[in-house]
Amino acid sequence: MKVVYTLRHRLHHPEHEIEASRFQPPFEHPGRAEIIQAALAADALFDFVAPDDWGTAPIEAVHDSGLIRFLETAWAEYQRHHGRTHDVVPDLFAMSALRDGMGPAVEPRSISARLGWWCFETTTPLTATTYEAARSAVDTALTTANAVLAGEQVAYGLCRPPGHHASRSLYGGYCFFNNAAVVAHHVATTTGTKVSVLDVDYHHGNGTQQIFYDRDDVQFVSLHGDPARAYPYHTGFADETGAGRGVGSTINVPLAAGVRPDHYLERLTEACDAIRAFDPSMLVVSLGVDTHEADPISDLALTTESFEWCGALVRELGLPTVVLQEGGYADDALGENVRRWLHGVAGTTADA
Ligand code: Q9C
Ligand code: ZN
Repeated sequence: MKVVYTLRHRLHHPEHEIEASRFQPPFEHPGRAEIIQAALAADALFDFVAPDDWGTAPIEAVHDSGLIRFLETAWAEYQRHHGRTHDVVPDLFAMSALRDGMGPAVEPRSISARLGWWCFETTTPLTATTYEAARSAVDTALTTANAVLAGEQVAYGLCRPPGHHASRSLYGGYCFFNNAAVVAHHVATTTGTKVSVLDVDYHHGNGTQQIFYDRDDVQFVSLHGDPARAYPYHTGFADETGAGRGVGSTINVPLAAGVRPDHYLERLTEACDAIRAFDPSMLVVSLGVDTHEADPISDLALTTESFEWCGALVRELGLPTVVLQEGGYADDALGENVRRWLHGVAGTTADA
């Protein structure tokens, strides 16, 4: 199996994360990608290739160009106004209710105001070279998709930073550009065929859902912790099923805390049935392994071996499949969890 990977992910390396009201080391750190890389490099199934440079056009197709320009320039502009900081995080969010009854807001000029305009939360700092890392994750995703378009049945993009929380015009949730959405849009529009996105990260893929909510050419199917208790809290409820032409092409499966493999595999089987019914030409998987029992910020209870069964269910769809890395924060289990899932989808055995 081809694995697309580049060390450019290291260019995103925040010092802190404000999470659960504490200032702490980031859960989303460069070591995550290196742990996965090492686990796959030790296994003869996997062949590593470097990503190509795709430029910004495929990103412009799903994101507001203002967001792209902001991410490219914001860190340096912040330094000019605030003096040297390693991480840049908003101190005020542009909540629409601030201007209730006062007419529409326009993008502000000051860097502090613009930070809270384009970013929706506190766990996703910008660093000096975050933009380059985020671009490399998109290049990784598109190069993976291109391998599948060229005939590979399945390929894996070791994307970092992840992408599924980034919506058309907001970044957050450790995500800057929506790698899976860029790929799904690119494939759907360049081939003129339907694409399904299956998002199995613990957290709802709010960004991917938002980007495709009113479209009938890209299906979004997500299994995740119930937003009644789980981040990102405001999206991912079962009654969110799409709008306009897109009615019925969004499917949300919120899960209770503590869900174990038996129950999860039943829900995943139903999700796969919905993908079969949509009849896409290609599948994009947002692969988060933060559903693992040891994950420090999640509360499902999947086991390492169960990830292989999950991958095997997805394999049964028989679709050309682009697997892209999203979350997964149990560093000790991370490499093996991803390796098992990929063996499942490849139909090979993970022994050794
Ligand atoms: N106490 C991804 O897995 N913090 N993003 C959650 C819960 C942010 C997760 C707070 C979690 C973002 C790609
Ligand atoms: Zn996640």
